[in-house]
Amino acid sequence: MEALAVLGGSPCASPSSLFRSATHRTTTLSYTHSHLNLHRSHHKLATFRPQSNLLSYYPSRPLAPKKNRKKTHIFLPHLVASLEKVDKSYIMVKPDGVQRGLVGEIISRFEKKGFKLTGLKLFQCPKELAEEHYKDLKSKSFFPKLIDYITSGPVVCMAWEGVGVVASARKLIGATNPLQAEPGTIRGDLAVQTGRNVVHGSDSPENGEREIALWFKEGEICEWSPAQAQWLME
Ligand code: DAT
Ligand code: MG
Repeated sequence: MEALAVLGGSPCASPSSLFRSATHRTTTLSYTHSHLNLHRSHHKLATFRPQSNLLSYYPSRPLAPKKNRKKTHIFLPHLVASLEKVDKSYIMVKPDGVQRGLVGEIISRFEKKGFKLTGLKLFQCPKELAEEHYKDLKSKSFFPKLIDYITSGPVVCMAWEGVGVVASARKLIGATNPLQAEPGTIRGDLAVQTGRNVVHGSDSPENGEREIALWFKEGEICEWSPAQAQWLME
């Protein structure tokens, strides 16, 4: 009920299904300064627990001696809401990935994960577009080399959609430096050098939207309903 009130502004969130994988427990949060005593339903999202930033620790009694302070989870509903929101990510197989015959392998990783492909094309990127795409890196010493590399041969442009696709795609892709990327990730398995790291993935939902608009023309994005949808999401 509380979650419904907090998330009421989001038309994408379905409150009844929002915490379907959560276990619930009631926690009392006392905040001595403001004399607030809030009874909150506390949701533990098992799936996201390891490095979760969904839940923050706050001392339940801020003025109590340190050793007597109890750790209490404070639920951050705006972050959880984004787990239900359908994001868009621009994924691109870079020229080395195309030349090395890795297109199918890379597409396959996103397909198998369960994301929805809405745009796909082989494309020779003009210099101006590469510069616009990487404009945040303009001041970097490697920028000219980066532009030469991205324009050195065809790339495969993709638009992918799904709940949490931006963050998940970044995990599937792995660290920028392939030697630091975990085995099992695309870069960890298929590349060795930062300047030849085979694939791009948007770093935020906002950039996902921006990059898809940059690389795809109107009419190139296809809205469709995958038959497997009901087997992916409850
Ligand atoms: P990512 O592609 O992981 O989002 P980024 O946005 O920081 O990484 O950089 C974009 C690309 O620029 C990256 O995929 C490869 C290149 N790049 C980044 N840092 C570099 C460096 N130190 N030397 C050479 N190329 C670099
Ligand atoms: Mg980036």
